[in-house]
Amino acid sequence: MFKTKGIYFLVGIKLPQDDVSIVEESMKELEGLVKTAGGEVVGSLIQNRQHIDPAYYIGKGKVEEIDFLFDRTENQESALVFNASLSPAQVRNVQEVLDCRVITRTELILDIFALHARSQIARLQVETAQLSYLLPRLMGQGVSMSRTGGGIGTRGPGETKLETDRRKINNRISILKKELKHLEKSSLERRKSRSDVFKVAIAGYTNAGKSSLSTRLIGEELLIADQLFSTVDTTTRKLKLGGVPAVLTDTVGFIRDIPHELVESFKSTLAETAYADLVIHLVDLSSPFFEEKKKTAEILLEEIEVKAPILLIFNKLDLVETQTILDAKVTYPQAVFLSAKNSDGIVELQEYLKVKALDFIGLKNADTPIWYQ
Ligand SMILES: Nc1nc2c(ncn2[C@@H]2O[C@H](COP(=O)(O)OP(=O)(O)OP(=O)(O)O)[C@@H](O)[C@H]2O)c(=O)[nH]1
Ligand SMILES: [Mg+2]
Repeated sequence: MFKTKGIYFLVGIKLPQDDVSIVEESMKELEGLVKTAGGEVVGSLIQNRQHIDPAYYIGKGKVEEIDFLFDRTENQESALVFNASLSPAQVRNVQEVLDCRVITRTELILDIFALHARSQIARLQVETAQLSYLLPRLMGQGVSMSRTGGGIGTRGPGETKLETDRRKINNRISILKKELKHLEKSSLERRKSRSDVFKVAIAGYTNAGKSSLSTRLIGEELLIADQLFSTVDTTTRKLKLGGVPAVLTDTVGFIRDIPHELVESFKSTLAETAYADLVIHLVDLSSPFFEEKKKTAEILLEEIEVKAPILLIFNKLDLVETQTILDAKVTYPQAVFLSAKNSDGIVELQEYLKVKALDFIGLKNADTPIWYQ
């Protein structure tokens, strides 16, 4: 889909109801996504609009302006990246004016997932999501082909080819779903076999430090990187709680406007979180937008129907001013504050998890330590 090397120009819009700082942050995040995918951002633009343009998403004049601003050569891989999911017609129209590839935020995220998926299950899930994204777009192209093709003789073959492509994709999706079902059965059985083990899952916005905290709690190095969606697979390991039977799952993170195709195809992965006995919601307190990211994750946790208690943990304390910590403590008196990097607060968290695990297995009805109440 998206060729990773090359130069990219980012495009976003601000509608009257949008908060300007959140739009800017979302564009920064888009830049982070391009970098994670291996591309270079050479320019970026946000257009203020009253509404989305149905034909071009941004105004046609703006598209022409970008053509002028986006300095690219023919033998260079380049594309325009929209911070949104455009309709097939909008993509086509912009491409016609610019003679340049157009990529949507959704495609970019799907591409990173494909790049980072390691396990068989994650690969199958990503491919399912990519094909589900492609399918309606293929149909969109077909409609236009039959219209622009117009005359006798063009319509039939065009549609036949389209039908063949659609059938092929649908067939592939069914094969993938069957294979996934098979794999999901084994993970369901694994989960059942752990029914008397205390299961903790770490959830949260991408780059919050989930794998860093997991590494601390399980004593095994997981992949940690300052990029978006480093983790796409699921790792479940024993928690180090002095022999108390408990496991921890580190898995894929969340992002604003997450493609619904991904949520759909990653259902079984997200089920690891949904069926945990305790969910840690990790928030990067050093982000100026931590409240908005926290909200995004909360909405997704609700969507995947997490039933377990959720423990809110603020991470990256080492990067945060004391006043911000004090304010957050007032707003969230139940939350835990720590730094996965320098281990501040980790021992206390382990103690807390131990109490919860013992409670769960019914061996001990210990009181919750005072500082968590
Ligand atoms: N300063 C500081 N950096 C941290 C802390 N925790 C994590 N990081 C850094 O934050 C970045 C992301 O950490 P990860 O553990 O990979 O985050 P994640 O939530 O697993 O991210 P994804 O898997 O990409 O969703 C890395 O560069 C970490 O070194 C912390 O407490 N303090
Ligand atoms: Mg991770």
